[in-house]
Amino acid sequence: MATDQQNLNYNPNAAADPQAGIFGLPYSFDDAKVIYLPVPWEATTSYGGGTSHGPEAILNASSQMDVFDLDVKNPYLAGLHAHAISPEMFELNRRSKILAQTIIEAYGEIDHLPALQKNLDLVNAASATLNHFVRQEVSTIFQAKKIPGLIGGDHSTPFGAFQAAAENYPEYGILHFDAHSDTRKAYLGFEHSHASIMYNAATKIPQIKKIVQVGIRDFCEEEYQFTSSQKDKFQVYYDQQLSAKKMDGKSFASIAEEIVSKLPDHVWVSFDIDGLDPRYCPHTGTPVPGGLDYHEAIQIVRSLAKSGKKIIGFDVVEVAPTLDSQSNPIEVNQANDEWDANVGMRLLYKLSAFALASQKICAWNSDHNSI
Ligand SMILES: [Mn+2]
Repeated sequence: MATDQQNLNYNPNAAADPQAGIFGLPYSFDDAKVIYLPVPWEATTSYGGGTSHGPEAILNASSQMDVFDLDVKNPYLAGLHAHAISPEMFELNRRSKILAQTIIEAYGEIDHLPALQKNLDLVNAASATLNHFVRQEVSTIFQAKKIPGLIGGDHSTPFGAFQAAAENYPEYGILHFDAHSDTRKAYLGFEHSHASIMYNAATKIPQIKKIVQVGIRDFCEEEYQFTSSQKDKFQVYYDQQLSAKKMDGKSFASIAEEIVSKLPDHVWVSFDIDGLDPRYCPHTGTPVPGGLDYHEAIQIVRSLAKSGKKIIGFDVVEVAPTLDSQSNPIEVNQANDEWDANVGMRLLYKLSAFALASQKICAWNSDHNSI
């Protein structure tokens, strides 16, 4: 592994080389300790759209960031590398989204329309293909003793990564940032949609022992009952309750420590950008008022990394570049502003830094301890 920036002909104080990789860095798969898997997928997105372009937007925006970090000492020296976006998965997403739209538009009539049942079967088969792809890619990253970071895509995309994590860790937990519970069973008949990711994680992957949800503020009664009835598996920090604790004067640092205390020793961080206040992600598919401040979310992950628990991998999902509403819903306006992607790539970098520190691959920046 490269440990000396001189060897890489890389100057962290200079502007990024446009030909460089993610964050303007020069690392290959072999040189890097963190490997990002872009997953351009939003096949079953029912509202809004554009998250299949999230990986591209995040990769493009990432060269604008300075890699120096106040928390972790030179995390980029561990090597950060992003896989290329798979054209096959991008095309499968495009075709599947067209099929899924016919089902979303005809919701309620599905039992009477066998043609749509066939479309539903095709969409579910496409999701299975995507899950298999992600599982294989993330397994390879784990086998190479590296840390996977998935870049969505909608929130269905990490399921294969959770399966790959289960192959390597017989017991682990998920720290789940989101506005939504994501515990619906087969939303609109889609077995693997963004609305079902934590239902699927809880019911299909027994190695996942605990799911700690933070920022949740949009959920149906069935989801509330589902998570409430499984107190050994789900710990939910509803946004309203977090807000009440803050209004009562509880320090956010102590709230963060309490959240972290509920997690097992090995943790995957699943970060839906809409867990944040919508001012950080105005173009996400389903924005909801309220939500975490950027630094509150960072504090929770910082607290996790400092707790002695290990961040085994992470995802950042539901980042949507600006859409041109006049065009095809899966086409992005090339003249978009990149605000959502800017926030997403900075989150991705902080998650990478904290994962590296939690695994003792990088040291904490003791000269600049921020808390
Ligand atoms: Mn979600």
